[in-house]
Amino acid sequence: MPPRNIIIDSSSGKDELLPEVEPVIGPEPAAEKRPPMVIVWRNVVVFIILHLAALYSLTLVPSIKLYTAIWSILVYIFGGLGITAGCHRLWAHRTYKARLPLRILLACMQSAALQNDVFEWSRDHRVHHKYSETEADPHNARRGFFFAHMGWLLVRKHPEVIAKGRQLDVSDMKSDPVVMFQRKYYKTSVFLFCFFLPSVIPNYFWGESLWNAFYVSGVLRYVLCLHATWLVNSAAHMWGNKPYDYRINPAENRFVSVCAIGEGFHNYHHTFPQDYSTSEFGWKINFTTFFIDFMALLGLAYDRKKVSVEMVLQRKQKTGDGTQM
Ligand code: ST9
Ligand code: ZN
Ligand code: ZN
Repeated sequence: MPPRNIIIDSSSGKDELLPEVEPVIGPEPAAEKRPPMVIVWRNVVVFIILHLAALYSLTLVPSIKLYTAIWSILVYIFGGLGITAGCHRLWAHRTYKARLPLRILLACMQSAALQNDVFEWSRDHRVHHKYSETEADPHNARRGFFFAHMGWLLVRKHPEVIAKGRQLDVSDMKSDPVVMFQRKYYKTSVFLFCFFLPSVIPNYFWGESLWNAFYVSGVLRYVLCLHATWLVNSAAHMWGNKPYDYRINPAENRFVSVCAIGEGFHNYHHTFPQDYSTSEFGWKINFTTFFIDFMALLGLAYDRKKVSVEMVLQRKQKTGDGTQM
Protein backbone atom coordinates (compact mmCIF):
# COMPACT_ATOMS: atom_id res chain seq x y z
CA MET A 1 0.00 0.00 0.00
CA PRO A 2 1.76 3.19 -1.10
CA PRO A 3 1.50 5.98 1.47
CA ARG A 4 -1.02 8.52 0.24
CA ASN A 5 0.01 11.55 2.19
CA ILE A 6 3.70 11.13 1.66
CA ILE A 7 5.97 14.15 1.19
CA ILE A 8 8.55 13.59 -1.47
CA ASP A 9 11.43 15.50 -0.07
CA SER A 10 13.74 16.31 -2.90
CA SER A 11 13.94 19.98 -2.15
CA SER A 12 17.37 20.05 -0.52
CA GLY A 13 20.23 20.49 -2.93
CA LYS A 14 22.29 17.34 -3.17
CA ASP A 15 25.59 19.08 -2.60
CA GLU A 16 24.44 20.27 0.79
CA LEU A 17 24.01 16.59 1.66
CA LEU A 18 27.58 15.77 0.80
CA PRO A 19 29.92 17.29 3.35
CA GLU A 20 33.59 16.61 2.87
CA VAL A 21 34.08 13.97 5.51
CA GLU A 22 36.85 11.48 5.93
CA PRO A 23 35.90 7.88 6.68
CA VAL A 24 35.88 7.60 10.46
CA ILE A 25 36.73 3.94 10.88
CA GLY A 26 39.71 3.30 13.16
CA PRO A 27 40.98 4.66 16.43
CA GLU A 28 39.93 8.12 17.40
CA PRO A 29 42.71 10.72 17.52
CA ALA A 30 41.18 12.43 20.56
CA ALA A 31 41.17 9.24 22.65
CA GLU A 32 44.27 10.06 24.66
CA LYS A 33 42.82 13.48 25.61
CA ARG A 34 39.66 11.91 27.03
CA PRO A 35 38.95 12.55 30.75
CA PRO A 36 39.22 9.37 32.86
CA MET A 37 36.12 7.16 32.76
CA VAL A 38 34.03 7.28 35.93
CA ILE A 39 32.24 3.98 36.43
CA VAL A 40 28.73 4.20 37.89
CA TRP A 41 28.78 1.09 40.09
CA ARG A 42 25.07 1.30 40.81
CA ASN A 43 24.34 0.75 37.12
CA VAL A 44 26.91 -2.05 36.89
CA VAL A 45 25.24 -3.89 39.77
CA VAL A 46 21.73 -3.29 38.39
CA PHE A 47 22.70 -4.59 34.95
CA ILE A 48 24.44 -7.67 36.42
CA ILE A 49 21.34 -8.52 38.47
CA LEU A 50 19.10 -7.87 35.46
CA HIS A 51 21.14 -10.19 33.23
CA LEU A 52 21.27 -12.92 35.90
CA ALA A 53 17.50 -12.63 36.19
CA ALA A 54 17.20 -12.89 32.39
CA LEU A 55 19.34 -16.05 32.41
CA TYR A 56 17.12 -17.50 35.13
CA SER A 57 14.05 -16.53 33.03
CA LEU A 58 15.41 -18.62 30.17
CA THR A 59 15.16 -21.72 32.36
CA LEU A 60 11.44 -20.99 32.84
CA VAL A 61 10.66 -20.74 29.13
CA PRO A 62 9.98 -24.50 28.64
CA SER A 63 7.35 -24.40 31.38
CA ILE A 64 5.31 -21.38 30.22
CA LYS A 65 1.98 -21.64 28.42
CA LEU A 66 1.84 -21.09 24.66
CA TYR A 67 -0.28 -17.96 25.14
CA THR A 68 2.39 -16.54 27.45
CA ALA A 69 5.03 -17.06 24.75
CA ILE A 70 2.84 -15.28 22.19
CA TRP A 71 2.08 -12.55 24.73
CA SER A 72 5.80 -12.01 25.43
CA ILE A 73 6.46 -11.53 21.72
CA LEU A 74 3.56 -9.06 21.52
CA VAL A 75 4.88 -7.08 24.49
CA TYR A 76 8.35 -7.06 22.86
CA ILE A 77 6.82 -5.55 19.72
CA PHE A 78 4.62 -3.17 21.76
CA GLY A 79 7.61 -1.74 23.65
CA GLY A 80 9.83 -1.93 20.58
CA LEU A 81 7.42 0.19 18.56
CA GLY A 82 7.38 2.72 21.38
CA ILE A 83 11.09 3.11 20.71
CA THR A 84 11.13 2.85 16.92
CA ALA A 85 7.90 4.56 15.84
CA GLY A 86 7.76 6.67 19.00
CA CYS A 87 10.89 8.21 20.40
CA HIS A 88 13.04 7.44 17.36
CA ARG A 89 11.06 8.27 14.21
CA LEU A 90 8.47 10.62 15.74
CA TRP A 91 10.07 12.54 18.60
CA ALA A 92 13.81 12.40 17.88
CA HIS A 93 13.64 12.89 14.10
CA ARG A 94 10.16 14.34 13.48
CA THR A 95 9.85 12.20 10.34
CA TYR A 96 6.06 12.24 10.59
CA LYS A 97 3.35 13.80 12.68
CA ALA A 98 1.05 11.98 15.08
CA ARG A 99 -2.31 13.00 16.46
CA LEU A 100 -2.85 13.10 20.22
CA PRO A 101 -4.28 9.57 20.68
CA LEU A 102 -1.31 8.07 18.83
CA ARG A 103 1.18 10.15 20.79
CA ILE A 104 -0.40 8.96 24.03
CA LEU A 105 -0.29 5.35 22.84
CA LEU A 106 3.35 5.68 21.74
CA ALA A 107 4.35 7.21 25.08
CA CYS A 108 2.75 4.25 26.91
CA MET A 109 4.52 1.84 24.56
CA GLN A 110 7.81 3.66 25.08
CA SER A 111 7.44 3.22 28.86
CA ALA A 112 7.12 -0.54 28.30
CA ALA A 113 10.67 -0.49 26.89
CA LEU A 114 12.28 1.25 29.92
CA GLN A 115 15.03 3.03 28.02
CA ASN A 116 14.83 6.43 29.72
CA ASP A 117 11.89 8.72 29.05
CA VAL A 118 11.03 10.02 25.59
CA PHE A 119 12.66 13.40 26.23
CA GLU A 120 16.00 12.03 27.47
CA TRP A 121 16.12 9.27 24.83
CA SER A 122 15.37 11.64 21.97
CA ARG A 123 17.76 14.35 23.15
CA ASP A 124 20.60 11.82 23.40
CA HIS A 125 19.67 10.52 19.96
CA ARG A 126 19.74 13.96 18.39
CA VAL A 127 23.23 14.43 19.84
CA HIS A 128 24.19 11.01 18.45
CA HIS A 129 23.23 12.06 14.91
CA LYS A 130 24.67 15.55 15.01
CA TYR A 131 28.01 14.49 16.50
CA SER A 132 28.15 10.87 15.34
CA GLU A 133 31.39 9.02 16.22
CA THR A 134 32.87 11.95 18.13
CA GLU A 135 33.34 12.50 21.85
CA ALA A 136 29.95 14.24 21.91
CA ASP A 137 28.21 11.08 20.65
CA PRO A 138 26.74 9.42 23.78
CA HIS A 139 27.56 5.94 22.44
CA ASN A 140 30.52 6.78 20.24
CA ALA A 141 31.20 3.52 18.36
CA ARG A 142 34.87 4.44 17.97
CA ARG A 143 35.24 3.59 21.66
CA GLY A 144 34.60 -0.06 20.82
CA PHE A 145 31.72 -2.53 20.59
CA PHE A 146 31.06 -2.81 24.32
CA PHE A 147 31.04 0.93 24.94
CA ALA A 148 28.65 1.54 22.02
CA HIS A 149 26.45 -1.39 23.04
CA MET A 150 25.94 -0.89 26.78
CA GLY A 151 29.17 0.40 28.31
CA TRP A 152 28.06 4.00 27.81
CA LEU A 153 25.24 3.38 30.33
CA LEU A 154 27.74 2.25 32.96
CA VAL A 155 29.93 5.37 33.07
CA ARG A 156 29.47 9.12 33.44
CA LYS A 157 28.89 10.84 30.11
CA HIS A 158 31.75 12.56 28.34
CA PRO A 159 31.40 16.30 29.16
CA GLU A 160 31.12 17.02 25.45
CA VAL A 161 27.87 15.01 25.25
CA ILE A 162 26.26 17.23 27.85
CA ALA A 163 27.80 20.46 26.53
CA LYS A 164 26.75 19.81 22.93
CA GLY A 165 23.40 18.40 24.03
CA ARG A 166 22.61 21.60 25.90
CA GLN A 167 23.05 23.57 22.68
CA LEU A 168 20.39 21.57 20.86
CA ASP A 169 16.92 22.91 20.30
CA VAL A 170 14.53 20.62 22.15
CA SER A 171 11.70 23.15 22.42
CA ASP A 172 9.45 20.97 20.27
CA MET A 173 9.58 18.21 22.88
CA LYS A 174 9.22 20.64 25.76
CA SER A 175 6.04 21.96 24.17
CA ASP A 176 4.55 18.49 23.66
CA PRO A 177 2.37 17.84 26.74
CA VAL A 178 2.51 14.09 26.14
CA VAL A 179 6.32 14.09 26.34
CA MET A 180 6.33 16.23 29.46
CA PHE A 181 3.59 14.19 31.15
CA GLN A 182 5.42 10.93 30.44
CA ARG A 183 8.64 12.44 31.83
CA LYS A 184 6.86 13.56 35.00
CA TYR A 185 5.22 10.19 35.65
CA TYR A 186 7.92 8.04 34.07
CA LYS A 187 8.52 5.69 37.02
CA THR A 188 4.82 4.99 37.45
CA SER A 189 4.30 4.36 33.75
CA VAL A 190 7.33 2.04 33.59
CA PHE A 191 6.00 0.07 36.55
CA LEU A 192 2.63 -0.23 34.83
CA PHE A 193 3.62 -0.93 31.22
CA CYS A 194 6.99 -2.63 31.56
CA PHE A 195 6.35 -4.97 34.49
CA PHE A 196 2.85 -4.87 36.04
CA LEU A 197 0.58 -5.34 33.01
CA PRO A 198 2.93 -7.80 31.22
CA SER A 199 2.83 -9.95 34.40
CA VAL A 200 -0.80 -9.75 35.51
CA ILE A 201 -2.52 -10.10 32.12
CA PRO A 202 -1.24 -13.69 31.51
CA ASN A 203 -2.15 -14.56 35.10
CA TYR A 204 -5.68 -13.14 34.89
CA PHE A 205 -6.66 -14.25 31.39
CA TRP A 206 -5.09 -17.67 30.95
CA GLY A 207 -3.91 -18.68 34.39
CA GLU A 208 -0.15 -18.36 33.89
CA SER A 209 1.73 -18.15 37.19
CA LEU A 210 2.67 -14.59 38.15
CA TRP A 211 6.23 -15.81 38.67
CA ASN A 212 6.58 -17.14 35.11
CA ALA A 213 4.82 -14.14 33.58
CA PHE A 214 6.97 -11.63 35.49
CA TYR A 215 10.24 -13.29 34.54
CA VAL A 216 9.46 -14.18 30.92
CA SER A 217 7.07 -11.44 29.70
CA GLY A 218 8.63 -8.85 32.00
CA VAL A 219 12.34 -9.38 32.64
CA LEU A 220 13.43 -11.59 29.71
CA ARG A 221 11.42 -9.65 27.15
CA TYR A 222 12.85 -6.38 28.53
CA VAL A 223 16.47 -7.54 28.38
CA LEU A 224 16.07 -8.90 24.83
CA CYS A 225 14.52 -5.62 23.70
CA LEU A 226 17.41 -3.70 25.29
CA HIS A 227 20.00 -5.75 23.43
CA ALA A 228 18.10 -5.42 20.15
CA THR A 229 18.18 -1.65 20.59
CA TRP A 230 21.81 -1.56 21.66
CA LEU A 231 22.79 -3.60 18.59
CA VAL A 232 21.84 -0.62 16.45
CA ASN A 233 24.50 1.43 18.23
CA SER A 234 27.13 -1.33 18.24
CA ALA A 235 26.73 -3.88 15.41
CA ALA A 236 25.02 -1.56 12.94
CA HIS A 237 27.77 1.02 13.51
CA MET A 238 30.43 -1.58 12.70
CA TRP A 239 29.30 -4.30 10.33
CA GLY A 240 27.37 -4.29 7.06
CA ASN A 241 27.14 -2.76 3.63
CA LYS A 242 27.24 0.96 2.89
CA PRO A 243 25.19 1.49 -0.28
CA TYR A 244 24.49 5.16 0.46
CA ASP A 245 27.63 6.56 2.04
CA TYR A 246 30.86 4.60 2.37
CA ARG A 247 32.46 7.45 4.35
CA ILE A 248 30.47 6.85 7.53
CA ASN A 249 30.48 3.90 9.94
CA PRO A 250 26.73 3.16 10.17
CA ALA A 251 25.91 0.19 7.93
CA GLU A 252 23.01 -1.89 6.61
CA ASN A 253 22.70 -4.87 8.93
CA ARG A 254 19.88 -7.35 8.25
CA PHE A 255 20.21 -9.20 11.53
CA VAL A 256 19.80 -5.95 13.43
CA SER A 257 16.83 -5.01 11.24
CA VAL A 258 15.09 -8.25 12.19
CA CYS A 259 15.75 -7.83 15.94
CA ALA A 260 15.03 -4.10 15.98
CA ILE A 261 11.81 -4.28 13.93
CA GLY A 262 13.23 -2.32 11.02
CA GLU A 263 16.01 -0.17 12.47
CA GLY A 264 19.06 -1.93 11.03
CA PHE A 265 19.20 0.03 7.76
CA HIS A 266 21.59 2.32 9.51
CA ASN A 267 23.68 3.52 6.56
CA TYR A 268 20.47 4.72 4.92
CA HIS A 269 19.20 6.21 8.18
CA HIS A 270 22.34 8.23 8.91
CA THR A 271 22.39 9.40 5.29
CA PHE A 272 18.69 10.32 5.20
CA PRO A 273 17.60 10.80 8.83
CA GLN A 274 14.52 12.71 7.68
CA ASP A 275 12.95 9.58 6.09
CA TYR A 276 10.09 8.13 8.18
CA SER A 277 10.83 4.62 6.92
CA THR A 278 14.58 4.63 7.81
CA SER A 279 15.00 2.47 4.72
CA GLU A 280 14.69 2.46 0.95
CA PHE A 281 12.57 -0.69 0.96
CA GLY A 282 9.27 0.14 2.66
CA TRP A 283 7.84 -2.76 4.66
CA LYS A 284 10.73 -5.15 3.96
CA ILE A 285 12.09 -6.30 7.36
CA ASN A 286 10.51 -3.13 8.66
CA PHE A 287 7.41 -3.70 10.75
CA THR A 288 7.74 -0.18 12.15
CA THR A 289 7.06 1.32 8.73
CA PHE A 290 4.04 -0.97 8.36
CA PHE A 291 2.80 0.23 11.76
CA ILE A 292 3.20 3.93 10.87
CA ASP A 293 1.47 3.36 7.52
CA PHE A 294 -1.36 1.58 9.29
CA MET A 295 -1.68 4.51 11.70
CA ALA A 296 -1.76 6.83 8.69
CA LEU A 297 -4.59 4.73 7.25
CA LEU A 298 -6.49 5.31 10.49
CA GLY A 299 -5.78 9.04 10.20
CA LEU A 300 -3.59 9.05 13.31
CA ALA A 301 -0.26 9.62 11.52
CA TYR A 302 0.31 12.11 8.73
CA ASP A 303 2.98 14.14 6.91
CA ARG A 304 5.26 11.14 6.56
CA LYS A 305 8.51 12.39 5.04
CA LYS A 306 10.10 10.23 2.37
CA VAL A 307 13.24 10.82 0.39
CA SER A 308 12.60 10.62 -3.35
CA VAL A 309 13.77 7.62 -5.37
CA GLU A 310 15.85 9.92 -7.62
CA MET A 311 17.63 11.46 -4.68
CA VAL A 312 18.48 8.04 -3.23
CA LEU A 313 19.79 6.89 -6.59
CA GLN A 314 21.93 10.00 -7.05
CA ARG A 315 23.38 9.58 -3.61
CA LYS A 316 24.11 5.89 -4.15
CA GLN A 317 25.98 6.71 -7.34
CA LYS A 318 27.93 9.48 -5.68
CA THR A 319 28.95 8.04 -2.32
CA GLY A 320 27.66 4.45 -2.21
CA ASP A 321 30.05 1.51 -1.90
CA GLY A 322 28.33 -0.21 -4.83
CA THR A 323 26.57 -2.85 -2.71
CA GLN A 324 22.86 -3.31 -2.07
CA MET A 325 21.27 -3.36 1.39
C1 ST9 B 1 18.80 2.65 27.26
C2 ST9 B 1 18.80 3.67 26.19
O1 ST9 B 1 19.00 1.50 27.07
C3 ST9 B 1 19.09 3.04 24.86
C4 ST9 B 1 19.15 4.09 23.80
C5 ST9 B 1 19.65 3.49 22.53
C6 ST9 B 1 19.57 4.40 21.39
C7 ST9 B 1 19.60 3.59 20.11
C8 ST9 B 1 19.42 4.44 18.93
C9 ST9 B 1 19.35 3.60 17.70
C10 ST9 B 1 18.31 4.02 16.69
C11 ST9 B 1 16.94 3.52 17.03
C12 ST9 B 1 16.85 2.06 17.08
C13 ST9 B 1 15.72 1.57 17.95
C14 ST9 B 1 15.65 0.06 17.95
C15 ST9 B 1 14.63 -0.44 18.93
C16 ST9 B 1 14.43 -1.91 18.81
C17 ST9 B 1 13.38 -2.42 19.70
C18 ST9 B 1 13.03 -3.89 19.51
N1 ST9 B 1 22.08 16.71 26.29
O2 ST9 B 1 22.38 11.43 32.55
P1 ST9 B 1 23.19 12.18 33.57
C19 ST9 B 1 22.42 16.44 31.36
S1 ST9 B 1 18.46 3.22 28.85
C20 ST9 B 1 21.94 17.67 27.21
O3 ST9 B 1 22.95 11.85 35.02
P2 ST9 B 1 25.88 11.30 33.96
C21 ST9 B 1 21.23 15.94 32.22
O4 ST9 B 1 20.04 16.57 31.87
C22 ST9 B 1 18.48 1.80 29.84
N2 ST9 B 1 22.07 17.46 28.52
O5 ST9 B 1 24.71 12.06 33.19
C23 ST9 B 1 21.71 16.31 33.60
O6 ST9 B 1 21.49 17.70 33.77
P3 ST9 B 1 20.97 18.29 35.16
C24 ST9 B 1 17.92 2.06 31.19
C25 ST9 B 1 22.35 16.22 28.92
O7 ST9 B 1 25.96 11.75 35.37
C26 ST9 B 1 23.24 16.09 33.52
O8 ST9 B 1 23.56 16.21 32.14
N3 ST9 B 1 18.43 3.27 31.79
C27 ST9 B 1 22.52 15.17 28.00
O9 ST9 B 1 27.07 11.43 33.12
C28 ST9 B 1 23.66 14.74 34.05
O10 ST9 B 1 22.94 13.72 33.33
C29 ST9 B 1 19.64 3.33 32.39
O11 ST9 B 1 20.37 2.37 32.42
C30 ST9 B 1 22.38 15.45 26.64
N4 ST9 B 1 22.50 14.49 25.69
O12 ST9 B 1 25.36 9.80 34.01
C31 ST9 B 1 19.96 4.67 33.01
N5 ST9 B 1 22.79 14.03 28.68
O13 ST9 B 1 22.02 17.93 36.15
C32 ST9 B 1 21.18 5.06 32.40
C33 ST9 B 1 22.79 14.37 29.97
O14 ST9 B 1 20.84 19.75 34.87
N6 ST9 B 1 21.57 6.43 32.69
N7 ST9 B 1 22.52 15.69 30.13
O15 ST9 B 1 19.66 17.60 35.44
C34 ST9 B 1 22.34 6.81 33.72
O16 ST9 B 1 22.40 6.19 34.78
C35 ST9 B 1 23.14 8.05 33.50
O17 ST9 B 1 22.56 8.82 32.48
C36 ST9 B 1 24.62 7.69 33.11
C37 ST9 B 1 25.36 9.00 32.85
C38 ST9 B 1 25.29 6.96 34.26
C39 ST9 B 1 24.66 6.86 31.85
ZN1 ZN C 1 18.14 8.10 14.32
ZN1 ZN D 1 23.46 5.54 14.71
